[in-house]
Amino acid sequence: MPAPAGRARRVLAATAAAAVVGTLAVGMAVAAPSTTDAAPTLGQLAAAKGRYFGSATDNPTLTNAPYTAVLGGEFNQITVGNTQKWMYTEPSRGQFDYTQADRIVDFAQAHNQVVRGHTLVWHNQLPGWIDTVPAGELLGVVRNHIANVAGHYRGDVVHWDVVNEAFEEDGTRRQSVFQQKIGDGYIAEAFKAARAADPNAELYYNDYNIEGIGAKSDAVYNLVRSFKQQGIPIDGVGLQAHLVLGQVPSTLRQNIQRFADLGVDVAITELDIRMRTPRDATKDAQQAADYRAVTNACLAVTRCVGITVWDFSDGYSWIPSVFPGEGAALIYDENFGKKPAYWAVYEALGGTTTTTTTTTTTTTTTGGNGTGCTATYRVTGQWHGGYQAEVTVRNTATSATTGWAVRWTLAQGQTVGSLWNGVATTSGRDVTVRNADYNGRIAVGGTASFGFTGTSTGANPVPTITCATT
Ligand code: 9MR
Repeated sequence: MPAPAGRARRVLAATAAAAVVGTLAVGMAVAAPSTTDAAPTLGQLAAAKGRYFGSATDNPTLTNAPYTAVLGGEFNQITVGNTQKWMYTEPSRGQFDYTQADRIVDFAQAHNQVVRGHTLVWHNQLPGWIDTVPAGELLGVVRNHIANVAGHYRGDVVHWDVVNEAFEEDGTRRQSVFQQKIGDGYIAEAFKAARAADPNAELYYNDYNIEGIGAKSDAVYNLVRSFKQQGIPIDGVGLQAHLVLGQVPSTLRQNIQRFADLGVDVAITELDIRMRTPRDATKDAQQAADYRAVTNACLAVTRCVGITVWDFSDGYSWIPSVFPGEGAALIYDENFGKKPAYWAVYEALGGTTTTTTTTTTTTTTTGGNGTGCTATYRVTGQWHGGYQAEVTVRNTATSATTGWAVRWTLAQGQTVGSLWNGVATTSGRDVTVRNADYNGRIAVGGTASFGFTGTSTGANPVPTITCATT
């Protein structure tokens, strides 16, 4: 079979050399996302600990500017959430299509982020034609798929989730089409094919409900041990970590350690922690504690190389559509505001914050269209030399707003740096923030929020702010 053409090669570490602040245990350089803010990003904090902190992403969101600002700026790793799966990459037998996945890999490379490839062999999101392949041909089809897809991304992917979710909860093999038509050996064959296609990618087995010690993680443990004994290539185990509020397994660290002791790396690959919606302060606090526990468990084991959230914003999570009544599982809210869970990860990774929640509600002014609004300014985080704040605009009038503007005067030594969900102009120390083009309309009684980070050399006082509809 001819070698697949592959993408144009690009050496991440060389282009990002100036920004590299750490090196992973697995040997790849980790670039820190660039930032002009005083506050380090999760990617930068993780890199300083020789790890990555990343997010999954999917193609439809790549056109959403507020989304991509966070995706490109905050993380130093990306997982392709859907479009490297078989139904996208080989929609017809022998016909390969990398259009969509290439966009995500290009985005990651443009932002100095390493890529986890996901996934080569999985029972889900398969093209329909797979079911028609005669049993005697399926292993050849699997090998060809891996040779092409992993060959295409050779040099661009640091980890491959080679086989995904091959076990049932009781530790027996899932009766997938691969299990039924090829038999037990299909997993080893997939790993061998992946090593041949991309000798430098770390090869992972990835699954859910294997975060703690139990029948299912025991089965994965035994698989890895037997691969190591037989010399079948395997480099890592991915613990997906789709967790439930308050239920981080108590054996998580111990489980990571026992895999590490077999001589493989471990990654937290799809972290989210779901709750019954709506959120409230108590649930948010529990979720923050849970995220902190997961981060600490990974940091406690040298071979735990990184953490990936399964997308980062509650507005872009798979949870609500699959678990009705549940959601709010991620570290940013729907409007890209940082949740307590974000700050828990930030602190666990070594970032320093003081969780000030100073609030001031101020003047209502009436705009030209006869409607009014109030604005609430909240300091959501503070660290040496900097701060983050969130301003919420509430429509107090009897008709929807079409636009709004909030104004305040900076204290001596205060600046406004990067700002999201609004457009800022400054004149001396006077700041005006107007709505972005997508959040000018606020329904009666509704709210819109924007956030920003800034520097502060002094006491960082909360300003008096005014709000007007425009
Ligand atoms: O996030 C993915 C979602 O958009 C898809 O509809 C779904 C299809 O099963 O797959 C989701 O991602 C899954 C991942 O590939 C493997 N582990 C479980 C993830 C959540 O279902």
